[in-house]
Amino acid sequence: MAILLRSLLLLVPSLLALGAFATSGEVQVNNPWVQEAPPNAKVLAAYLEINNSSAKTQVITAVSSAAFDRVEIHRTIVDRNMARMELLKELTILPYTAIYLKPGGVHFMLIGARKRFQAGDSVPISLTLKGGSTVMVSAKVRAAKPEESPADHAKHGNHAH
Ligand SMILES: [Cu+2]
Repeated sequence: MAILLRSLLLLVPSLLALGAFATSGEVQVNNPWVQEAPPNAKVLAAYLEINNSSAKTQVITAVSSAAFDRVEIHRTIVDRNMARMELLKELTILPYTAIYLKPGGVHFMLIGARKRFQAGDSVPISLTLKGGSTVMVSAKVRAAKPEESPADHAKHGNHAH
């Protein structure tokens, strides 16, 4: 209960700071987007840039979305020409650096869609930082280009952790 209360209190300033960019003060998210998937797909991939403008290392310990059952942090790795995805427990962003989640690399796996998402829709995503603060992100769904990131989609149907 104490932990919940603390994260709620920390949530207030980050909500107030919501503007053109999602920010916790120390962490800013730019260009969040979700790749459109076939109509019956229950799993989508989200990509974004996360910038740490503080002098201290920031760690994203959890990701969630009100529109999905759960969100995992994944990294696509190619092993002997086979793409597979590895589950990451957290994402570390060194001081004054940015990390880029993009097709073929690290991504957020949105699992268990509660509705159908089409190009133009927005997906709410919430990042929890070590220490309890939260960054709220609104990611735009973009139409998938067939030549883009075959690796990210090839294995979504049958990977398990
Ligand atoms: Cu994945």
